[in-house]
Amino acid sequence: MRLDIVTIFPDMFTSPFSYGLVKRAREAGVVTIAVHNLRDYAHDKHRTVDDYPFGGGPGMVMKPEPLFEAVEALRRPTSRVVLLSPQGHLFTQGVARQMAALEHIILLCGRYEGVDERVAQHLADEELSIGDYILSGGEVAALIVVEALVRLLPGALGSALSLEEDSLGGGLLEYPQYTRPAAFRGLEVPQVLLSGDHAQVRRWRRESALERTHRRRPDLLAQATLSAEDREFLRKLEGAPSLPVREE
Ligand code: JBZ
Repeated sequence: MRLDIVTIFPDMFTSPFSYGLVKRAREAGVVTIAVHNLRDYAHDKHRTVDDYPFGGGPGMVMKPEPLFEAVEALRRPTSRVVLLSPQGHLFTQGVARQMAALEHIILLCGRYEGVDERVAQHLADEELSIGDYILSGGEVAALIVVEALVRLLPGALGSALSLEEDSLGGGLLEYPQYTRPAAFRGLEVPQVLLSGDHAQVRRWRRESALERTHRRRPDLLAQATLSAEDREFLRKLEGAPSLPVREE
């Protein structure tokens, strides 16, 4: 996969792409990532990329010309052009899986109070948002998209793991993990994990994952892959009070 990122802050990407899985994937040639300074596509002396909003109001808007010229320089017949924007549809693991099949993605990062609407309408194929919180620009959103995509690419360490997660994890939260020491400042690891009974360990982990998901992210259960036994366990959770009920 090739990723081209267009931004007025290219230095924001240097460090995040130099560690861990993304670094290794780049070194292995699994992904080619290039970061481009939008100002390189502005032609005036001050390399202007923003201007005042028509109709007035606060803040500045990103001009269309540099973004159009950047995309025209970078695009190939198979490119997908993605604008990171609060108006985009939500970036989820499902969207990441679909995007991981693409050959070339151009990510456009907005800044200021927004981007000229003609970019969204006539340049980008798609607008994406990473979630419902206020960001100052698309750069951090682009970093998140890249991290989620790269670990799904064939040959990236982690792609084997995520296939496993798909079948086993099945869209649940993870079970709790522990390592040595078995007792730390009086805090003990659940006994079953020390028992050597692998069937019991498997059961405890599954039930812990189901219970956590039920308590913390019940919205995930609708999409999760659940066995009849899982559903039976959840049905019992539904009835059980989350805290002991004090008798009158
Ligand atoms: C995003 C002006 O540029 C922005 C501002 C906010 C913002 C993005 C780009 S992308 N929020 C999100 O993914 O939610």
